[in-house]
Amino acid sequence: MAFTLAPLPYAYDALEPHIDKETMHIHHDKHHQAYVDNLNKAIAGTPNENKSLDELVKQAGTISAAVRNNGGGHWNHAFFWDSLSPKGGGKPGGKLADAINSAFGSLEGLVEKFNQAGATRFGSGWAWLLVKDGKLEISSTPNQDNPLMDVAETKGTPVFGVDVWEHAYYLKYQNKRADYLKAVWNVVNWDKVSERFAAAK
Ligand code: MN3
Repeated sequence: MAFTLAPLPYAYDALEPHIDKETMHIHHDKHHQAYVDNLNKAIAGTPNENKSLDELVKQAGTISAAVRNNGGGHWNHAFFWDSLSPKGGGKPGGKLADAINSAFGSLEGLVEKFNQAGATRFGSGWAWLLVKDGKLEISSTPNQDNPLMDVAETKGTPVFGVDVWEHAYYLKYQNKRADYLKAVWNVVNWDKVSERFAAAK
């Protein structure tokens, strides 16, 4: 069965001024659509046609580069849109807040370490907050890889991720990736991150 692109869960301009409308349009309608289309082309007529996206991603090391890159691209972007919200930002609560404090000392400690991971990822990739052995960790991956992949350096269940490809921020932030990373925390969907954290534990 072919994969399809879901609409954004909010309006294109809903994350302004932190992420601009034009970037959201191009990022979702062009980039994400292209990953979906190219994934469908790469699996057509192969046994991978009958696998779920999670199954494909977890087998990244044994599938073709086209399926790994475009399958990862589809998984990561769908996850990213849900990770953000126009009603986001602020501070997390409950068990997630406790886990953040125990892993990073404070929310500020998490943000600093996460932004460092995103800023130092050379070229294109992603920064991740993930659950590994019941605890929160931070990692980054190249290209469209993610922590679910068998090839990931740090494997675990992602609960939050930020796209640090230039197409995610260049129109508004140009070369200032660090400014984009700072701004993203104003629209992080903590409710969704908490829900994922509870499911991953
Ligand atoms: Mn992207």
